[in-house]
Amino acid sequence: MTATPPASDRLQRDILRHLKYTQGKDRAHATLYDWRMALSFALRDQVVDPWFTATRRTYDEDRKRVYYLSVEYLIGRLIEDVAINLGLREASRAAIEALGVDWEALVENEPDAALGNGGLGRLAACYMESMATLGVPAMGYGIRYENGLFRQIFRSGQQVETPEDWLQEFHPWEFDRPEAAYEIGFGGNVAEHGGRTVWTPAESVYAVAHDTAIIGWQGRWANTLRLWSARPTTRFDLARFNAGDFAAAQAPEMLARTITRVLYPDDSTWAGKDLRLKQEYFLASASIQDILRRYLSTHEDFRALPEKVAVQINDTHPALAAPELVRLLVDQHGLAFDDAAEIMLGVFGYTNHTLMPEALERWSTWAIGNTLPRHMQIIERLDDWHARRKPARPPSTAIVAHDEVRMGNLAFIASHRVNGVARLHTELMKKTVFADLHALHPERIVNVTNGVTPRRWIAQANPGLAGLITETIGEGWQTDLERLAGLEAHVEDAAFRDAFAAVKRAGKERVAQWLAAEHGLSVDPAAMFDVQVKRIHEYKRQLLNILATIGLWLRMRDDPGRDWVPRVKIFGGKAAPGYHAAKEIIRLINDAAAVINADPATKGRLKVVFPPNYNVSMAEKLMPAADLSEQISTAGMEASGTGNMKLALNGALTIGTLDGANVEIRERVGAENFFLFGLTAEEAEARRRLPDHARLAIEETPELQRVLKAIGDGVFSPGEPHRYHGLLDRLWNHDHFLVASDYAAYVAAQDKVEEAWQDRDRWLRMAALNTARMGYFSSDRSIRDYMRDVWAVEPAI
Ligand code: B1H
Repeated sequence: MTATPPASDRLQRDILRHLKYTQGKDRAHATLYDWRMALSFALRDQVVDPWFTATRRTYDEDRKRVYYLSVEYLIGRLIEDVAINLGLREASRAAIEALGVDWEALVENEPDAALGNGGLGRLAACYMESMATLGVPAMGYGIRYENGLFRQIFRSGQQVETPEDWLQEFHPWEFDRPEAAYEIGFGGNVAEHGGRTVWTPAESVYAVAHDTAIIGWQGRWANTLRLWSARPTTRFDLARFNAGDFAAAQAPEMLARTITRVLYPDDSTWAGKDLRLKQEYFLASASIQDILRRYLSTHEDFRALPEKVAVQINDTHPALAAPELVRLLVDQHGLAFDDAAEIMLGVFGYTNHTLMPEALERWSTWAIGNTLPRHMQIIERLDDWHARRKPARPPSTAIVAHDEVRMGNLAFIASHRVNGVARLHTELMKKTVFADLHALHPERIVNVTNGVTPRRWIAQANPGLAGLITETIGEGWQTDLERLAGLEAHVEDAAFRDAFAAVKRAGKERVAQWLAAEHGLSVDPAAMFDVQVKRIHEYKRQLLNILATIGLWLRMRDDPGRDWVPRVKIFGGKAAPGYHAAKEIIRLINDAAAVINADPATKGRLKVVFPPNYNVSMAEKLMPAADLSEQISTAGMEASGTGNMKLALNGALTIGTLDGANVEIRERVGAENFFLFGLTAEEAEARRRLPDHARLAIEETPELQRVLKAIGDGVFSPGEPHRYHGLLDRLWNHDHFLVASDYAAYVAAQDKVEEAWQDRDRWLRMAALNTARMGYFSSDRSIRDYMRDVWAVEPAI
């Protein structure tokens, strides 16, 4: 028997202490939830000292801080994340198991903090972790939504949204800060009083802080994620209540409750809802008030603000922070407008995440004028300030035009740096949405290619791979991911390849067990796991994947004697609740799965699975299990993608278009280790101008004709043959995303995939080279790029 390590002894004591004194339970009556709470508190205890130390150092050394503003943080679970960064994962497991509790079950008991939609929110979470690892003094600001992203279930193959309630159970990681509360006003009017402008809001709420410590690798640094929740300024209108108007008496409480009630479930589309505007301003105002209060506690002169404060806005959603800063500097602190604007410019940086016109925020001047009358004035003055500096500016660069406030232009004009999230995306930004602003400010746009944290996406999600890497090249890769290049020398070593294959196999077996246990689906871990996991969106072209899957199924039935490569097609992702076309694609995938999976002719060769409710925790299971990564968006539309990085890092080969970060991934892993297909961004543009492009492509592609006919005949909807006629009509006549035009190229690339798969050793070499060459895509590198090119900050450690 081996001795229990001391770290685990201490943890065990702490767990038992919290079980008794925090949970008020004895061992005999403790539930899994109680044990989870006890462990979480025991781990949290160990985060507090490094957190205090980091905060104190930042103050003492008067360090410049980064403030990251985002309406989304897709954190997922925290137990393993914290344990790993404290070097306590094995000790935690040992302590929990010594107490007779199942470790896996305890980990799975934690709900995901799903305060985001997709890539943009997960990126914010990776960046928070990287900033803590690198020792960048930083604070993340966000909204503490009571209900995060909806829980997805399927009923008759159709997505049904049910509320997500992560806060139903106590959230053990956060510290409430009722003393850190700011008043946030809405509506009302603006008046001049003795040369000063005074905004008197009609209603207001308090923003109250909830802090979570974000601990970096090896506990060397920790930062704060501060999430705001709304509280009523007046609890209750007693006069109205006494007069018998019970509903009106609760009005103040209602406004507060609704503001931080729920995350908008849109991804890459803009809804223009009044409540969303209030949420955005709520985050912006609370954060800027907090930043100024902190700055003023040790400084007096606002002109030095850009030397101490960098504010990064994650897309335009928090962009009202810029006029809010100007408002506070001018109206409350008496600065001249132009001086305030200059300070704003020095402080702000803006990250753009999409070029799609339907995603760009444009609020009507009426909506902003009503909800934020003073900000409307300031936005107009900022427009004028910009026009004075650039007298020859074209109308396209104005912030306010046609009774709308263009938030992209506001964010651009307010920021000294504007960045795209992958090289292609940044170049397209310069040529499209911001072409005219770029011409006026040629130094402003920079590229920072996205990255993902290797602590979560290798160490936590794939401990087998982490172990193999460490065995092969030693420790250190966790914070210097380019060291993975050291694996290349071992790729020709058959023993290494076998070990790499065994890791992948174990990941697949784990997924097979989970699919069987949780979803009643049986899959063969020997088959190729072909994975497309991401939000469901037309531009991401899950439709192309499922059409080609149906095509493959038809071919398999035609030629049952061939030795087909067995495949498991895995889909995962949610559609925005109001996005009809995306929901139809979900239904088609589920309908096709039901028919294909029941077909004895293709049994053991083709399986389609779509486990519901894809989230961060599901991603952690799937990334290590994937053989093939589907990154098949219409070129020019996916700003970057980050799932593409997680999958390649975990040794999946990519089938993909020249889009987003795929371009850079392919450059790094080598064109020979990447299955490229499809139109380029330029070709896609041109193709779309060709009248009847879809019809032409369909006519040239007999297999696609068969697939569309099968769907139209109701093969997958036998009770309702017309079910997909709308979808088919759109494909024939409005195929904006060029599914038909790329179909043949996609199928040809899939043939190459099969060819490579059949040579097991070749596939393994390619997979291992993918892992070895993905080091660039660490979010540590992205953060260093921001530090150098955008924030001008130095790490404190
Ligand atoms: C991305 C969004 C997004 N781009 C609007 N834009 C939203 C837009 O709530 N809304 O209204 C929410 C999210 N999300 C994604 O960002 C890109 O599509 C990915 O390509 C990119 O990898 C990711 C992170 O940069």
